[in-house]
Amino acid sequence: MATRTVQTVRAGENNAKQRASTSARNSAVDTVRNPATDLAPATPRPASYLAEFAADVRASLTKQPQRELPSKYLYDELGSALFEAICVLPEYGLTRADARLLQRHARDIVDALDSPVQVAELGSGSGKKTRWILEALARRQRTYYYPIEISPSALAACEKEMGQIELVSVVGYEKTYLDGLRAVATRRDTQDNLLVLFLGSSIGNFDRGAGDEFLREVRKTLRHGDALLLGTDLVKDAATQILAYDDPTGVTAAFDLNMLARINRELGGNFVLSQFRHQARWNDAERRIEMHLVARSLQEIHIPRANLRITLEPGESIWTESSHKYVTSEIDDMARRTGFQCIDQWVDAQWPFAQNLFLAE
Ligand code: AVI
Repeated sequence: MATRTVQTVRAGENNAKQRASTSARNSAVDTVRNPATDLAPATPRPASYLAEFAADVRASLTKQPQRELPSKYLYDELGSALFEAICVLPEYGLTRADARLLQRHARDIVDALDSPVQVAELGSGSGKKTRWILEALARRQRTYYYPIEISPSALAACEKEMGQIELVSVVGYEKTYLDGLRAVATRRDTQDNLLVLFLGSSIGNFDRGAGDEFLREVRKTLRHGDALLLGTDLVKDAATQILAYDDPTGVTAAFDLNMLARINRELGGNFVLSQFRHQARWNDAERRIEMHLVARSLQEIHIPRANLRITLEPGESIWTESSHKYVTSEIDDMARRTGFQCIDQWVDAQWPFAQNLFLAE
């Protein structure tokens, strides 16, 4: 009978402190509360996290000529739930294309690698799509799966789900991508090859230069013979792309606006959400969708815990996310520039999206 293992490696002691300190943190903040906006986050945040959030918000909102907010802050509990909803929107074909390719080509992907193979996934989310790869591998060997995820709820769901697969042992890492990957790389045996999954075109949320830098860092943690499966959303017509990021149901708008609500909740900000409009723009020169929040009227913004006051003019926008799109011909070059070789590529027939198998040179 096959055994199953599920464990979690947390980011360290901080998490225990993080949970224990909620009430202390809440009582240490402002005495005037607005119940509509000053809700505690479902997952308590440690003080170091809040200081970093405040510093990031301050630096990015004061950027000129274009104010920004870092897209990583879109993903609190509510933001992650809204992103899950985005993934099933009829207009957002990306996730289904990603999953279709994995389902169809899991065998080809694992057959390209020598056993034994362990699997690490950067930003696993609930890990649903990864099942195909794990099942294909488990047909030939006991498989270790290391989901790396900063959202504890997504990690728990992933561990529960993937821990059900026979001959698959799951060890979750509640860490950032590179910290998690370094931890996985140091724990594996010398004969094990590593397959790193970076799915869903998350690479597209990096600027192109930063994306290359990130892939180089990934490569540094790997050995010759290891592999990276990289999902990339491909350029398609502008109307389709804009609709995918500005759906008529308003789910993506809610996902975007939640960033302002989060600043209100966690940093005491006074953003009035109804005074902002979500906008998706296609930037043809950079081949990317940009999400913006546009002020409908003059806004005097005060964010006490970031020690920040700014004025937004009517029509002025805050740039919240970039989602770069690719053409298949540029992927080989991307692999070479970052220390890999692209040995295979599969493209979805319904929604232009590619899975690219990179081998560490
Ligand atoms: C996570 N990432 C790949 C998504 C994307 O398509 O860029 C995030 C997203 N933003 C709006 N919709 C989806």
